[in-house]
Amino acid sequence: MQQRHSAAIQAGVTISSDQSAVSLASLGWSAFYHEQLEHGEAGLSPMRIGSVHRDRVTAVSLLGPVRLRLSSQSNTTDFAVGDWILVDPETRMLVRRLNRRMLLQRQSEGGRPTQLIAVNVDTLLIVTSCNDDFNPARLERYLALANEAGATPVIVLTKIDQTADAVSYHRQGEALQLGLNVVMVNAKAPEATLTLASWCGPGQTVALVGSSGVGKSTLLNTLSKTSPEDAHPTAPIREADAKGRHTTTSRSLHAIAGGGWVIDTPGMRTLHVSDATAGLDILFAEIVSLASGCRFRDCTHDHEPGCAVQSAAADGTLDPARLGRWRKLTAENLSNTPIQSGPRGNKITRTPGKGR
Ligand SMILES: Nc1nc2c(ncn2[C@@H]2O[C@H](COP(=O)(O)OP(=O)(O)OP(=O)(O)O)[C@@H](O)[C@H]2O)c(=O)[nH]1
Ligand SMILES: [Mg+2]
Ligand SMILES: [Zn+2]
Repeated sequence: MQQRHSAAIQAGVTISSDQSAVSLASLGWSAFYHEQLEHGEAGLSPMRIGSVHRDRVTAVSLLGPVRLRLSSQSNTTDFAVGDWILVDPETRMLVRRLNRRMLLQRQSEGGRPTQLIAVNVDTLLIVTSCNDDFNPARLERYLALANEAGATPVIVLTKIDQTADAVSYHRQGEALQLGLNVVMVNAKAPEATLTLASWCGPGQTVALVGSSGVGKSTLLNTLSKTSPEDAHPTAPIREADAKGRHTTTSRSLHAIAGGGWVIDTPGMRTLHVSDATAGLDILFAEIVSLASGCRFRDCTHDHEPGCAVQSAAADGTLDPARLGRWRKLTAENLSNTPIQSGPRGNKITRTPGKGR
């Protein structure tokens, strides 16, 4: 696949500076990026980062894929899939990255720097299968991530052709967040494109996330209508425990047939929650709302008298398992989030959806 992709990358591109705003909009361009253009940049071509490897970066342009040249000052790690960049069309030199509208990032294990999953994404397709992969606690972590970043989350239940119980998975999915979109697909079937169509219009960008083996690349192949010989690699899961084989190893941006863009990502083993207070409040809105009825404003919903959250758990209005997961994620977020102090020593909490 990689060789084929590279062969398709043009040696040089000449894109006139008058690329129409309409066609750039189909790539996701908007006023937010346009307003960042400065005098003297009219001759540069806006493109999007299509893939990032240790030693090279490619872009998606109106004329197809482009292998970029980086200046000696910049590093491939400065860029993330989905980034908007300005490129010199003569030399293919990457001149400048534009500010991000939003970013999806996660804390890496072992104290390594934060990892950028994807940027400038409208919708996060959180993919899980109707089998042992389905795990409310893990899905809630992805939801907190999407909420915090300001992306619309959609739970995509795959492998509905392999279960007789898809409806029960659907019901469990819907219970994870108020108003959450949950869709069911056979990722191999062309109808999956129709099911996801409302998030895949021209200029829209979706990102596929989830564990290994849930069918992210299978969905990518269906959405992008790749021919079998150009298909992105997929691999069967282990029968015993439904675990995948970590087939996809890097992130990449692809055109969806009929409009929109999709980012495929490698399966994630763990997703820690940090810096996601606002995202957790959206995720657990029913607990936040119950908390306003607690006797103490700083109630921890643990041992306090007059706790409305505890009484809801006791009378069955609130699933005690859900309350347990709220407690765990809130504590994890607190311990992972550095507290910044304002001028008067008051805590500063970020608002969701702000790119950095
Ligand atoms: N029957 C059926 N099989 C599916 C479906 N979705 C995915 N598969 C199969 O599940 C296996 C794993 O699919 P992949 O697309 O490789 O999974 P992935 O999420 O990309 O996995 P990683 O790249 O390892 O993260 C493949 O054998 C697919 O053919 C589905 O909806 N129905
Ligand atoms: Mg894959
Ligand atoms: Zn309480």
